Amino acid sequence: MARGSTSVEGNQPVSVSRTNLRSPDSDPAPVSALGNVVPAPSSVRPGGTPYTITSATAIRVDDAPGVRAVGDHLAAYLRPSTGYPLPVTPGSGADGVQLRLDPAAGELGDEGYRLESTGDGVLLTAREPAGLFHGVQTLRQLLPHAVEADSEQPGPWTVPGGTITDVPRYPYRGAMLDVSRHFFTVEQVKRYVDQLALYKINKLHLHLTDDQGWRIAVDSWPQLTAVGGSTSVGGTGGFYTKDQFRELVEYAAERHLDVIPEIDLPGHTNAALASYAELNPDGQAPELYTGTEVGFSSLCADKPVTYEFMDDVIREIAAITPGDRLHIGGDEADNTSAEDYAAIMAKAQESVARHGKEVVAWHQVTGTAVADGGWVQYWGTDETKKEEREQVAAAVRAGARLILSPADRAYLDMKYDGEFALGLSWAGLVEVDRSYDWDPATYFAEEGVPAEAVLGVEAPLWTETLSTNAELELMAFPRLLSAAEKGWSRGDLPWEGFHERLVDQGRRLTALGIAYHPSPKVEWAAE
Ligand code: IFG
Repeated sequence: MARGSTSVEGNQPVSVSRTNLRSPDSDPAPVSALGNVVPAPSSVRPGGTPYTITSATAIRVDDAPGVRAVGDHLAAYLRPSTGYPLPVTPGSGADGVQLRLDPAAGELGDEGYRLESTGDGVLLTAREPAGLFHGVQTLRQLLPHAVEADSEQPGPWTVPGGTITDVPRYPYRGAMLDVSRHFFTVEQVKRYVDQLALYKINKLHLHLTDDQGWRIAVDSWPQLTAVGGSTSVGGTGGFYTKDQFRELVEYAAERHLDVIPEIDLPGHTNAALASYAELNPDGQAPELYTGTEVGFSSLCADKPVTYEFMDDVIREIAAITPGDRLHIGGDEADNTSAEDYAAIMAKAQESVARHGKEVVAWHQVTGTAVADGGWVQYWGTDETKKEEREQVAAAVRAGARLILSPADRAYLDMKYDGEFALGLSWAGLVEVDRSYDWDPATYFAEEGVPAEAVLGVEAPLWTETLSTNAELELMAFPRLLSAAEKGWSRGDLPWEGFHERLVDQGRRLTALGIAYHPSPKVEWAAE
Protein backbone atom coordinates (compact mmCIF):
# COMPACT_ATOMS: atom_id res chain seq x y z
CA MET A 1 0.00 0.00 0.00
CA ALA A 2 1.71 3.16 -1.14
CA ARG A 3 2.04 5.62 1.73
CA GLY A 4 -0.08 8.69 1.53
CA SER A 5 -3.08 7.54 -0.45
CA THR A 6 -6.40 6.33 0.89
CA SER A 7 -6.71 2.67 0.09
CA VAL A 8 -9.54 1.35 -2.03
CA GLU A 9 -10.60 -0.85 0.87
CA GLY A 10 -10.74 1.82 3.54
CA ASN A 11 -7.89 3.40 5.43
CA GLN A 12 -5.56 0.55 6.24
CA PRO A 13 -3.29 1.86 8.99
CA VAL A 14 0.08 2.43 7.43
CA SER A 15 3.03 1.59 9.65
CA VAL A 16 4.13 5.04 10.66
CA SER A 17 6.40 5.86 13.57
CA ARG A 18 4.97 7.80 16.50
CA THR A 19 5.01 10.87 14.31
CA ASN A 20 3.21 11.23 11.04
CA LEU A 21 5.83 13.63 9.80
CA ARG A 22 7.25 13.34 6.30
CA SER A 23 10.01 10.75 6.17
CA PRO A 24 12.65 11.52 3.53
CA ASP A 25 12.17 8.29 1.62
CA SER A 26 8.42 8.54 1.38
CA ASP A 27 7.10 8.38 -2.13
CA PRO A 28 3.37 8.89 -1.74
CA ALA A 29 1.22 7.59 -4.55
CA PRO A 30 -0.90 10.46 -5.87
CA VAL A 31 -4.17 10.55 -3.98
CA SER A 32 -7.09 9.62 -6.24
CA ALA A 33 -9.38 12.43 -7.39
CA LEU A 34 -12.22 10.65 -5.59
CA GLY A 35 -10.13 10.51 -2.41
CA ASN A 36 -9.01 14.13 -2.50
CA VAL A 37 -11.17 15.01 0.51
CA VAL A 38 -10.53 16.32 4.05
CA PRO A 39 -11.29 14.65 6.37
CA ALA A 40 -10.19 11.44 4.64
CA PRO A 41 -13.21 9.21 3.93
CA SER A 42 -13.32 5.71 5.43
CA SER A 43 -13.46 3.94 2.08
CA VAL A 44 -12.85 5.25 -1.44
CA ARG A 45 -13.40 3.09 -4.51
CA PRO A 46 -12.63 5.09 -7.65
CA GLY A 47 -14.02 3.81 -10.95
CA GLY A 48 -16.79 4.07 -13.50
CA THR A 49 -17.96 7.13 -15.35
CA PRO A 50 -17.63 10.61 -13.91
CA TYR A 51 -20.78 12.73 -13.58
CA THR A 52 -20.97 16.29 -14.86
CA ILE A 53 -23.48 18.65 -13.24
CA THR A 54 -25.20 20.73 -15.93
CA SER A 55 -27.95 23.33 -16.20
CA ALA A 56 -30.36 20.40 -16.53
CA THR A 57 -29.30 18.79 -13.27
CA ALA A 58 -31.93 18.58 -10.52
CA ILE A 59 -31.32 17.96 -6.83
CA ARG A 60 -33.79 15.21 -5.99
CA VAL A 61 -34.72 14.87 -2.33
CA ASP A 62 -36.78 12.45 -0.29
CA ASP A 63 -39.95 14.02 1.00
CA ALA A 64 -38.71 13.55 4.58
CA PRO A 65 -38.00 16.07 7.33
CA GLY A 66 -34.52 17.46 7.15
CA VAL A 67 -33.71 16.09 3.70
CA ARG A 68 -35.06 19.07 1.76
CA ALA A 69 -33.01 21.37 4.02
CA VAL A 70 -29.84 19.51 3.00
CA GLY A 71 -30.89 19.87 -0.64
CA ASP A 72 -31.33 23.59 -0.12
CA HIS A 73 -27.84 23.83 1.40
CA LEU A 74 -26.38 21.96 -1.59
CA ALA A 75 -28.19 24.25 -4.02
CA ALA A 76 -26.95 27.31 -2.11
CA TYR A 77 -23.37 26.01 -2.31
CA LEU A 78 -23.50 25.28 -6.06
CA ARG A 79 -25.80 27.88 -7.66
CA PRO A 80 -23.55 30.99 -7.36
CA SER A 81 -20.46 29.44 -8.99
CA THR A 82 -22.18 27.21 -11.58
CA GLY A 83 -24.92 29.67 -12.49
CA TYR A 84 -27.24 26.68 -12.82
CA PRO A 85 -30.84 26.65 -11.49
CA LEU A 86 -30.34 23.31 -9.70
CA PRO A 87 -33.99 22.97 -8.58
CA VAL A 88 -34.53 21.05 -5.32
CA THR A 89 -37.22 18.58 -6.29
CA PRO A 90 -39.04 16.12 -4.03
CA GLY A 91 -39.51 12.81 -5.85
CA SER A 92 -37.93 9.59 -6.98
CA GLY A 93 -36.10 10.54 -10.18
CA ALA A 94 -32.96 8.44 -10.60
CA ASP A 95 -30.80 11.04 -12.33
CA GLY A 96 -29.08 14.23 -11.20
CA VAL A 97 -28.02 14.52 -7.57
CA GLN A 98 -30.18 12.42 -5.26
CA LEU A 99 -30.35 12.79 -1.46
CA ARG A 100 -31.98 9.66 -0.05
CA LEU A 101 -32.56 8.42 3.50
CA ASP A 102 -32.31 4.68 4.14
CA PRO A 103 -33.44 3.82 7.69
CA ALA A 104 -32.05 0.30 7.16
CA ALA A 105 -28.53 1.60 6.48
CA GLY A 106 -27.46 0.90 10.06
CA GLU A 107 -23.81 0.62 9.04
CA LEU A 108 -23.84 4.35 8.24
CA GLY A 109 -24.78 5.28 11.80
CA ASP A 110 -25.98 8.76 12.81
CA GLU A 111 -23.58 10.75 10.64
CA GLY A 112 -22.22 8.48 7.91
CA TYR A 113 -23.15 8.41 4.22
CA ARG A 114 -22.56 6.63 0.95
CA LEU A 115 -21.79 8.61 -2.21
CA GLU A 116 -22.19 6.79 -5.52
CA SER A 117 -21.09 8.76 -8.59
CA THR A 118 -21.93 7.31 -12.01
CA GLY A 119 -22.56 8.70 -15.48
CA ASP A 120 -26.25 9.17 -14.58
CA GLY A 121 -25.65 11.21 -11.49
CA VAL A 122 -24.65 11.21 -7.84
CA LEU A 123 -26.64 9.23 -5.26
CA LEU A 124 -26.11 10.24 -1.64
CA THR A 125 -27.57 7.80 0.89
CA ALA A 126 -27.61 8.09 4.68
CA ARG A 127 -29.59 6.85 7.65
CA GLU A 128 -29.96 10.38 9.01
CA PRO A 129 -30.10 13.90 7.50
CA ALA A 130 -26.78 14.68 9.24
CA GLY A 131 -25.17 11.97 7.10
CA LEU A 132 -26.59 13.52 3.94
CA PHE A 133 -25.24 16.92 5.07
CA HIS A 134 -21.76 15.48 5.58
CA GLY A 135 -22.00 13.73 2.21
CA VAL A 136 -22.81 17.09 0.63
CA GLN A 137 -19.58 18.52 2.10
CA THR A 138 -17.68 15.68 0.43
CA LEU A 139 -19.51 16.32 -2.85
CA ARG A 140 -18.42 19.98 -2.67
CA GLN A 141 -14.81 18.85 -2.35
CA LEU A 142 -15.10 16.41 -5.27
CA LEU A 143 -16.02 19.30 -7.57
CA PRO A 144 -13.38 21.73 -8.89
CA HIS A 145 -12.33 24.18 -6.15
CA ALA A 146 -13.85 27.05 -8.18
CA VAL A 147 -17.25 25.69 -7.10
CA GLU A 148 -16.67 27.52 -3.80
CA ALA A 149 -16.56 30.94 -5.52
CA ASP A 150 -19.46 33.31 -4.91
CA SER A 151 -19.56 34.40 -8.57
CA GLU A 152 -20.12 32.45 -11.80
CA GLN A 153 -17.10 30.41 -12.91
CA PRO A 154 -16.41 28.39 -16.05
CA GLY A 155 -17.06 24.64 -15.64
CA PRO A 156 -17.17 21.84 -16.32
CA TRP A 157 -18.51 20.70 -12.94
CA THR A 158 -17.43 17.09 -13.00
CA VAL A 159 -17.52 14.65 -10.10
CA PRO A 160 -15.07 11.70 -10.38
CA GLY A 161 -16.72 8.29 -10.78
CA GLY A 162 -16.77 5.77 -7.97
CA THR A 163 -18.16 5.03 -4.52
CA ILE A 164 -17.30 6.54 -1.14
CA THR A 165 -18.59 4.93 2.03
CA ASP A 166 -17.78 7.16 4.96
CA VAL A 167 -18.44 6.97 8.70
CA PRO A 168 -16.87 9.18 11.38
CA ARG A 169 -14.53 7.61 13.90
CA TYR A 170 -15.57 9.86 16.80
CA PRO A 171 -18.96 11.38 17.64
CA TYR A 172 -17.37 14.54 19.08
CA ARG A 173 -15.55 16.73 16.53
CA GLY A 174 -15.40 20.22 17.99
CA ALA A 175 -14.11 23.72 17.56
CA MET A 176 -14.07 26.20 20.45
CA LEU A 177 -14.24 29.95 19.99
CA ASP A 178 -13.30 32.26 22.88
CA VAL A 179 -15.71 35.21 22.50
CA SER A 180 -14.69 36.64 25.88
CA ARG A 181 -11.16 37.95 25.36
CA HIS A 182 -12.42 39.52 22.16
CA PHE A 183 -16.11 39.58 21.31
CA PHE A 184 -17.24 38.15 17.96
CA THR A 185 -20.70 39.14 16.71
CA VAL A 186 -23.39 36.70 15.63
CA GLU A 187 -22.50 37.31 11.98
CA GLN A 188 -18.80 36.72 12.66
CA VAL A 189 -19.54 33.43 14.43
CA LYS A 190 -21.90 32.34 11.64
CA ARG A 191 -19.04 32.77 9.16
CA TYR A 192 -16.89 30.43 11.25
CA VAL A 193 -19.77 27.93 11.53
CA ASP A 194 -20.03 27.81 7.71
CA GLN A 195 -16.31 27.05 7.51
CA LEU A 196 -16.48 24.37 10.23
CA ALA A 197 -19.34 22.62 8.41
CA LEU A 198 -17.20 22.08 5.29
CA TYR A 199 -14.88 19.89 7.40
CA LYS A 200 -17.65 17.92 9.17
CA ILE A 201 -17.06 19.56 12.58
CA ASN A 202 -20.22 18.91 14.60
CA LYS A 203 -19.71 20.77 17.91
CA LEU A 204 -19.25 24.49 18.51
CA HIS A 205 -18.02 25.17 22.05
CA LEU A 206 -18.54 28.87 22.86
CA HIS A 207 -16.31 30.14 25.67
CA LEU A 208 -18.81 32.80 26.81
CA THR A 209 -17.34 34.03 30.09
CA ASP A 210 -13.88 34.89 31.37
CA ASP A 211 -11.96 37.59 33.24
CA GLN A 212 -12.20 40.04 30.35
CA GLY A 213 -15.87 39.74 29.43
CA TRP A 214 -19.26 38.15 30.18
CA ARG A 215 -20.93 37.58 26.80
CA ILE A 216 -24.36 36.08 27.46
CA ALA A 217 -27.36 37.89 28.99
CA VAL A 218 -28.67 36.44 32.28
CA ASP A 219 -32.03 38.01 33.19
CA SER A 220 -31.67 37.40 36.94
CA TRP A 221 -28.17 39.00 36.96
CA PRO A 222 -28.37 41.81 34.37
CA GLN A 223 -25.12 43.52 35.42
CA LEU A 224 -23.17 40.54 34.08
CA THR A 225 -23.54 41.93 30.56
CA ALA A 226 -24.28 45.57 31.42
CA VAL A 227 -20.96 45.80 33.30
CA GLY A 228 -19.15 42.51 32.72
CA GLY A 229 -19.87 42.61 28.98
CA SER A 230 -18.73 46.20 28.46
CA THR A 231 -15.02 45.61 27.81
CA SER A 232 -12.60 43.10 26.30
CA VAL A 233 -8.84 42.70 25.93
CA GLY A 234 -7.77 46.24 25.13
CA GLY A 235 -11.08 47.32 23.70
CA THR A 236 -14.81 47.51 23.41
CA GLY A 237 -17.09 44.80 24.71
CA GLY A 238 -20.26 43.16 23.48
CA PHE A 239 -22.58 40.33 24.37
CA TYR A 240 -25.34 38.10 23.01
CA THR A 241 -28.92 38.63 24.04
CA LYS A 242 -30.76 35.38 24.58
CA ASP A 243 -32.41 35.77 21.18
CA GLN A 244 -29.03 36.24 19.54
CA PHE A 245 -27.71 33.13 21.29
CA ARG A 246 -30.81 31.23 20.09
CA GLU A 247 -30.10 32.52 16.56
CA LEU A 248 -26.56 31.13 16.74
CA VAL A 249 -27.77 27.81 18.13
CA GLU A 250 -30.31 27.50 15.29
CA TYR A 251 -27.81 28.48 12.59
CA ALA A 252 -25.34 25.91 13.87
CA ALA A 253 -28.04 23.23 14.18
CA GLU A 254 -29.11 23.78 10.55
CA ARG A 255 -25.52 22.85 9.70
CA HIS A 256 -25.56 19.90 12.09
CA LEU A 257 -23.38 21.45 14.79
CA ASP A 258 -24.47 21.39 18.43
CA VAL A 259 -23.58 24.47 20.49
CA ILE A 260 -21.97 23.80 23.87
CA PRO A 261 -21.92 26.99 26.00
CA GLU A 262 -19.17 27.39 28.59
CA ILE A 263 -19.55 29.30 31.84
CA ASP A 264 -16.02 29.13 33.24
CA LEU A 265 -15.95 28.47 37.01
CA PRO A 266 -14.59 29.11 39.66
CA GLY A 267 -11.62 30.89 38.06
CA HIS A 268 -11.67 33.16 35.01
CA THR A 269 -14.52 35.06 36.74
CA ASN A 270 -13.29 38.66 37.05
CA ALA A 271 -16.05 39.95 34.72
CA ALA A 272 -18.71 38.49 37.06
CA LEU A 273 -16.90 39.67 40.20
CA ALA A 274 -16.58 43.18 38.74
CA SER A 275 -20.32 43.17 38.00
CA TYR A 276 -21.56 42.23 41.49
CA ALA A 277 -19.76 43.41 44.64
CA GLU A 278 -21.61 40.85 46.76
CA LEU A 279 -19.88 38.00 44.92
CA ASN A 280 -16.54 39.14 46.36
CA PRO A 281 -15.17 38.00 49.74
CA ASP A 282 -14.94 41.58 51.08
CA GLY A 283 -17.98 42.91 49.22
CA GLN A 284 -15.69 45.02 47.06
CA ALA A 285 -15.95 44.63 43.27
CA PRO A 286 -12.60 44.55 41.43
CA GLU A 287 -11.98 46.72 38.39
CA LEU A 288 -12.94 45.38 34.96
CA TYR A 289 -9.90 43.63 33.49
CA THR A 290 -8.62 44.11 29.96
CA GLY A 291 -5.23 42.40 30.22
CA THR A 292 -4.25 38.84 29.35
CA GLU A 293 -3.10 37.34 32.64
CA VAL A 294 -4.85 34.19 33.87
CA GLY A 295 -5.41 32.46 37.19
CA PHE A 296 -6.01 35.48 39.44
CA SER A 297 -9.80 35.44 39.93
CA SER A 298 -12.02 33.13 41.94
CA LEU A 299 -15.61 32.83 43.11
CA CYS A 300 -16.00 32.77 46.87
CA ALA A 301 -16.76 29.28 48.20
CA ASP A 302 -17.98 30.34 51.62
CA LYS A 303 -20.65 32.84 50.50
CA PRO A 304 -24.16 31.38 49.88
CA VAL A 305 -24.75 34.04 47.21
CA THR A 306 -22.08 32.33 45.09
CA TYR A 307 -24.22 29.22 44.76
CA GLU A 308 -27.40 31.22 44.07
CA PHE A 309 -25.48 33.03 41.34
CA MET A 310 -24.16 29.80 39.78
CA ASP A 311 -27.54 28.07 39.91
CA ASP A 312 -29.34 31.06 38.34
CA VAL A 313 -26.77 31.30 35.55
CA ILE A 314 -26.76 27.55 34.87
CA ARG A 315 -30.58 27.45 34.96
CA GLU A 316 -30.93 30.29 32.43
CA ILE A 317 -28.21 29.00 30.08
CA ALA A 318 -29.62 25.46 30.23
CA ALA A 319 -33.03 26.82 29.24
CA ILE A 320 -31.68 28.27 25.96
CA THR A 321 -29.41 25.31 25.15
CA PRO A 322 -31.14 22.49 23.21
CA GLY A 323 -28.06 20.27 23.44
CA ASP A 324 -27.60 18.12 26.53
CA ARG A 325 -24.19 19.47 27.56
CA LEU A 326 -23.07 22.55 29.52
CA HIS A 327 -19.36 23.31 29.95
CA ILE A 328 -18.50 24.64 33.44
CA GLY A 329 -14.82 25.38 32.82
CA GLY A 330 -12.72 24.54 35.90
CA ASP A 331 -9.34 25.58 34.47
CA GLU A 332 -6.57 27.69 36.05
CA ALA A 333 -8.31 28.27 39.38
CA ASP A 334 -4.91 29.20 40.80
CA ASN A 335 -6.45 31.47 43.42
CA THR A 336 -8.95 28.88 44.69
CA SER A 337 -7.96 26.38 47.40
CA ALA A 338 -8.45 22.72 46.52
CA GLU A 339 -11.17 22.54 49.17
CA ASP A 340 -13.02 25.57 47.80
CA TYR A 341 -12.60 24.32 44.23
CA ALA A 342 -14.13 20.97 45.20
CA ALA A 343 -17.05 22.66 46.95
CA ILE A 344 -17.80 25.00 44.05
CA MET A 345 -17.43 22.39 41.30
CA ALA A 346 -19.62 19.93 43.23
CA LYS A 347 -22.40 22.52 43.51
CA ALA A 348 -21.98 23.58 39.89
CA GLN A 349 -22.29 19.97 38.72
CA GLU A 350 -25.39 19.52 40.91
CA SER A 351 -26.91 22.61 39.27
CA VAL A 352 -26.17 21.29 35.79
CA ALA A 353 -27.90 18.01 36.61
CA ARG A 354 -30.83 19.78 38.31
CA HIS A 355 -31.40 21.79 35.14
CA GLY A 356 -31.44 18.71 32.95
CA LYS A 357 -28.00 18.83 31.40
CA GLU A 358 -24.72 16.91 31.66
CA VAL A 359 -21.29 18.29 32.41
CA VAL A 360 -18.23 19.07 30.33
CA ALA A 361 -15.24 20.58 32.16
CA TRP A 362 -11.51 21.18 31.59
CA HIS A 363 -9.42 18.29 32.90
CA GLN A 364 -8.49 20.07 36.15
CA VAL A 365 -11.94 18.95 37.35
CA THR A 366 -10.47 15.44 37.75
CA GLY A 367 -8.77 16.76 40.91
CA THR A 368 -12.22 16.53 42.48
CA ALA A 369 -15.35 14.42 41.89
CA VAL A 370 -16.63 14.34 38.29
CA ALA A 371 -20.41 13.98 37.96
CA ASP A 372 -21.72 10.70 36.52
CA GLY A 373 -21.67 10.90 32.75
CA GLY A 374 -19.28 13.83 32.89
CA TRP A 375 -17.01 14.64 29.95
CA VAL A 376 -13.47 15.86 30.63
CA GLN A 377 -11.69 18.08 28.10
CA TYR A 378 -7.95 17.44 28.25
CA TRP A 379 -5.68 20.36 27.25
CA GLY A 380 -2.28 19.11 28.37
CA THR A 381 0.90 18.87 26.31
CA ASP A 382 3.81 16.46 25.78
CA GLU A 383 5.31 18.15 28.87
CA THR A 384 2.34 17.48 31.16
CA LYS A 385 3.42 15.71 34.33
CA LYS A 386 2.67 11.99 34.56
CA GLU A 387 0.66 12.39 37.76
CA GLU A 388 -1.62 14.88 36.05
CA ARG A 389 -2.22 12.42 33.22
CA GLU A 390 -2.75 9.65 35.75
CA GLN A 391 -5.39 11.77 37.50
CA VAL A 392 -7.26 12.08 34.22
CA ALA A 393 -6.95 8.34 33.60
CA ALA A 394 -8.36 7.63 37.06
CA ALA A 395 -11.40 9.80 36.30
CA VAL A 396 -11.89 7.81 33.09
CA ARG A 397 -11.74 4.55 35.02
CA ALA A 398 -14.44 6.03 37.27
CA GLY A 399 -16.63 6.64 34.20
CA ALA A 400 -15.63 10.01 32.75
CA ARG A 401 -15.21 10.30 28.98
CA LEU A 402 -12.50 12.28 27.21
CA ILE A 403 -12.43 15.07 24.64
CA LEU A 404 -8.84 15.57 23.52
CA SER A 405 -7.50 19.10 22.93
CA PRO A 406 -3.72 18.73 23.41
CA ALA A 407 -2.54 22.35 23.50
CA ASP A 408 0.69 21.58 21.60
CA ARG A 409 -1.28 20.04 18.72
CA ALA A 410 -4.90 21.33 18.71
CA TYR A 411 -4.72 24.86 20.20
CA LEU A 412 -5.29 27.09 17.18
CA ASP A 413 -4.01 30.17 19.02
CA MET A 414 -0.47 28.80 19.22
CA LYS A 415 2.00 30.70 17.03
CA TYR A 416 3.05 28.83 13.86
CA ASP A 417 6.63 30.02 14.32
CA GLY A 418 8.66 32.28 16.59
CA GLU A 419 8.17 35.35 14.40
CA PHE A 420 4.40 34.96 13.97
CA ALA A 421 2.67 38.18 15.02
CA LEU A 422 -0.58 36.65 16.29
CA GLY A 423 -1.14 33.99 18.91
CA LEU A 424 0.62 32.74 22.01
CA SER A 425 3.44 30.26 22.48
CA TRP A 426 3.19 28.88 26.04
CA ALA A 427 2.50 25.37 24.62
CA GLY A 428 5.20 25.74 22.00
CA LEU A 429 5.15 26.57 18.30
CA VAL A 430 2.67 24.53 16.25
CA GLU A 431 3.14 24.40 12.49
CA VAL A 432 0.58 22.46 10.47
CA ASP A 433 2.67 19.29 10.41
CA ARG A 434 2.86 19.24 14.22
CA SER A 435 -0.91 19.81 14.43
CA TYR A 436 -1.27 16.56 12.50
CA ASP A 437 1.34 14.62 14.44
CA TRP A 438 -0.79 12.78 17.02
CA ASP A 439 -3.35 10.00 17.28
CA PRO A 440 -6.34 10.37 19.62
CA ALA A 441 -6.67 6.58 19.85
CA THR A 442 -3.25 6.11 21.42
CA TYR A 443 -2.82 9.46 23.15
CA PHE A 444 -3.59 8.05 26.60
CA ALA A 445 -2.51 4.47 25.86
CA GLU A 446 0.37 4.60 28.37
CA GLU A 447 -2.14 5.27 31.15
CA GLY A 448 -4.25 2.35 30.01
CA VAL A 449 -7.15 4.52 28.95
CA PRO A 450 -9.23 2.38 26.57
CA ALA A 451 -9.70 3.82 23.07
CA GLU A 452 -13.49 3.79 23.51
CA ALA A 453 -13.19 6.26 26.43
CA VAL A 454 -12.25 8.94 23.91
CA LEU A 455 -15.32 10.76 22.56
CA GLY A 456 -13.31 12.79 20.10
CA VAL A 457 -11.30 15.90 19.46
CA GLU A 458 -11.74 19.66 19.80
CA ALA A 459 -9.62 22.54 18.48
CA PRO A 460 -9.87 25.60 20.80
CA LEU A 461 -9.19 29.11 19.45
CA TRP A 462 -8.42 31.54 22.26
CA THR A 463 -8.65 35.21 21.28
CA GLU A 464 -6.31 37.18 23.51
CA THR A 465 -4.53 38.32 20.36
CA LEU A 466 -7.30 38.01 17.76
CA SER A 467 -10.25 40.28 17.04
CA THR A 468 -11.27 39.87 13.37
CA ASN A 469 -12.41 36.98 11.18
CA ALA A 470 -9.28 37.43 9.06
CA GLU A 471 -7.08 36.94 12.15
CA LEU A 472 -9.26 34.03 13.30
CA GLU A 473 -8.93 32.38 9.87
CA LEU A 474 -5.17 32.88 9.69
CA MET A 475 -4.85 30.92 12.95
CA ALA A 476 -7.54 28.33 12.27
CA PHE A 477 -6.57 27.43 8.70
CA PRO A 478 -5.02 25.06 7.79
CA ARG A 479 -4.56 23.57 11.27
CA LEU A 480 -8.32 23.10 11.87
CA LEU A 481 -8.20 20.56 9.04
CA SER A 482 -5.81 18.43 11.10
CA ALA A 483 -8.23 18.38 14.02
CA ALA A 484 -11.14 17.66 11.68
CA GLU A 485 -9.28 14.67 10.25
CA LYS A 486 -8.20 13.40 13.69
CA GLY A 487 -11.85 13.48 14.71
CA TRP A 488 -13.42 11.98 11.62
CA SER A 489 -10.79 9.67 10.06
CA ARG A 490 -8.17 7.26 11.33
CA GLY A 491 -5.62 9.01 13.54
CA ASP A 492 -2.68 7.05 12.10
CA LEU A 493 -2.87 8.23 8.49
CA PRO A 494 0.51 9.43 7.23
CA TRP A 495 1.37 13.10 6.97
CA GLU A 496 2.27 12.63 3.28
CA GLY A 497 -1.32 11.80 2.29
CA PHE A 498 -2.71 14.67 4.32
CA HIS A 499 -0.11 17.00 2.79
CA GLU A 500 -1.22 15.95 -0.71
CA ARG A 501 -4.85 16.69 0.11
CA LEU A 502 -4.00 19.98 1.85
CA VAL A 503 -2.73 21.35 -1.45
CA ASP A 504 -6.20 21.20 -3.03
CA GLN A 505 -7.81 22.43 0.18
CA GLY A 506 -5.61 25.52 -0.07
CA ARG A 507 -7.20 26.34 -3.41
CA ARG A 508 -10.66 25.80 -1.90
CA LEU A 509 -9.92 28.05 1.06
CA THR A 510 -8.78 30.76 -1.35
CA ALA A 511 -11.96 30.33 -3.43
CA LEU A 512 -13.93 30.69 -0.16
CA GLY A 513 -12.15 33.97 0.60
CA ILE A 514 -10.28 32.47 3.54
CA ALA A 515 -6.77 33.89 3.89
CA TYR A 516 -5.13 30.85 5.45
CA HIS A 517 -1.56 30.59 6.70
CA PRO A 518 0.54 29.55 3.67
CA SER A 519 2.63 27.21 5.81
CA PRO A 520 6.14 26.50 4.49
CA LYS A 521 5.49 22.88 5.46
CA VAL A 522 3.14 22.50 2.48
CA GLU A 523 3.98 22.71 -1.23
CA TRP A 524 0.81 24.68 -1.95
CA ALA A 525 1.55 25.17 -5.65
CA ALA A 526 2.17 21.47 -6.31
CA GLU A 527 0.17 20.17 -9.29
N1 IFG B 1 -5.12 28.59 28.95
C1 IFG B 1 -6.43 29.07 29.38
C2 IFG B 1 -7.23 29.87 28.36
C3 IFG B 1 -6.35 30.69 27.42
C4 IFG B 1 -5.29 29.79 26.82
C5 IFG B 1 -4.52 30.50 25.73
C6 IFG B 1 -7.33 26.84 28.89
C7 IFG B 1 -8.31 25.76 29.24
C8 IFG B 1 -4.38 29.32 27.94
N2 IFG B 1 -7.26 27.90 29.75
O1 IFG B 1 -6.68 26.75 27.86
O2 IFG B 1 -8.12 30.74 29.05
O3 IFG B 1 -5.79 31.79 28.08
O4 IFG B 1 -3.75 29.62 24.98
